[in-house]
Amino acid sequence: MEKILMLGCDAIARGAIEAGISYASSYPGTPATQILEYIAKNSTVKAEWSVNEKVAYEVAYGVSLTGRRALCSMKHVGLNVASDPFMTSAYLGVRGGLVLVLGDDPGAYSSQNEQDSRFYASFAKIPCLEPSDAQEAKDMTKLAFDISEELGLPIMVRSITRILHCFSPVTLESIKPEKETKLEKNPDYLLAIPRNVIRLHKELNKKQEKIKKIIERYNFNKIIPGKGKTGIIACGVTYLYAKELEEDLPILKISAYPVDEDLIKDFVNKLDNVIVLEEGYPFVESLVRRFFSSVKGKLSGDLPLEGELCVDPLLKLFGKIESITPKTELIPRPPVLCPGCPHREFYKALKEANPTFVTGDIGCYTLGANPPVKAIDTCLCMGASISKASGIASQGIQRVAAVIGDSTFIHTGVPALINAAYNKVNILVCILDNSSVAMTGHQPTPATGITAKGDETKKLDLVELCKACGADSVEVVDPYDKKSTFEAIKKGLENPGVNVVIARRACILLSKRLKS
Ligand SMILES: Cc1ncc(C[n+]2csc(CCOP(=O)(O)OP(=O)(O)O)c2C)c(N)n1
Repeated sequence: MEKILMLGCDAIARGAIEAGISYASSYPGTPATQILEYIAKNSTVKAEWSVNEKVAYEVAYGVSLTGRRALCSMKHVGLNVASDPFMTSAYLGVRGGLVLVLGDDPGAYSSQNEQDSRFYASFAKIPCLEPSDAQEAKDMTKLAFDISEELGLPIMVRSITRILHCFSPVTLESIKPEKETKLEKNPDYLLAIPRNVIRLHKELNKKQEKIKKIIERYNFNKIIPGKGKTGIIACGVTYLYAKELEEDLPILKISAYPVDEDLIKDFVNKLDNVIVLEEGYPFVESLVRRFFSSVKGKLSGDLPLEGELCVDPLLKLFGKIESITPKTELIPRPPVLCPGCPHREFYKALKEANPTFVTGDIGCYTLGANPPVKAIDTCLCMGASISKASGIASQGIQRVAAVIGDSTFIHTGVPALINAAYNKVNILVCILDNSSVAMTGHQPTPATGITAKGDETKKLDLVELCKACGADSVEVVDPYDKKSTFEAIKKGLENPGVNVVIARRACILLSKRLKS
């Protein structure tokens, strides 16, 4: 059994490989991108980039129907996109183990919000495991497949940037064989239609007692005795913070949800005060407060409700420092578009064409909102640029432009383009096609004709796709050719209907890499 240093993402991937998965899917998103990349590069498992998180989850669910094990990974906001199949899959249940890994991003280092995935697990009434280091990340992911099959439920593994992007020692184990396929028809359990729903919901509710017993059996949540009348409830990575801060205090280590209320009562009954440490929203703290009042945490104002748990507020809470030293004001250095980035060239032409309002989307091109470019007026979530522009244009506002990347367009922009054409709005849609998902590390897209494993595949034709969606005009330009780009944008803003300009040039980093 080899012991090596592993990134949290890689450890999760390795846990799934050791569990004998037959399939892994994902849509790129920091901090969870590396999970699929590891599986694609380091195993023979079928590993696929999906067009979006909803599709990723549904394909993984399909694999589970065959009796085989599947892993689906995504960043936290990805579950907003996949929430429809996710919620109902808990009613239908799974056959082969299905594990959904969420990469939460407290501090929003590379995200549009700080939402806490534990609420989704609780909402769907499924168990959620939360590791505190890379070893636990591997072990819990592996175990999650057994639990998934025992309960017949998808299992969530929630992790965060600090674990997924940090190295810690992991002991490797052998890889289990794949399961045989066994696809069965069972309409009572495979059809989420009204006549089945109440019964399926009842069965899901009945499983809650079993979930509790399994969490107890594996001792995921345990009391570590200590000295004194103040105790710490530490969730996930914060267990390490607690050990480092105060080795002697009693700790209730939380690694699985739902947390048994009796266990919390047992722990707090012998104490005068409790400190709750958790990354994300005050999920456990709210629970503790139901039956114990002397709680310090985020809701008491002792720790910030927003952002990651940082050193100073923790040291102050534990009485190690008297006050928090104000941070030295550093000169803000927002990320900028790379020199030579085709997006940068496109924005020069767009600004010159002087649109009334530019709705943005999420990708490298969002950096065009920052100075000195300042070309984007709004950014909400993936795929929203075309719909937002449609809404604005529907109120009679002219010369509105939407800017969206190639991957984002394929992710959720396509339905919005169909909607715009169907509802006959007048907008310009600019698809910035740099032949990759640049922001998350140059993953391929269906438009590149390359798979996650690096094999050639069918290549999606964006021009034909836009025409099929109902676009009134589609023009392809090279953003390095400023004159023709400007002309196409100008025409697109002036002509009625839905006009698409595809600004096509490979990401500068990608073309450099190909040359070297
Ligand atoms: C729902 C959701 N999934 C994933 C992400 C992570 N993410 C941010 S931008 C982006 C795609 C960027 O690719 P593209 O649209 O091609 O633009 P580029 O970065 O190449 O300019 C992804 C996957 C996210 N922010 N939200």
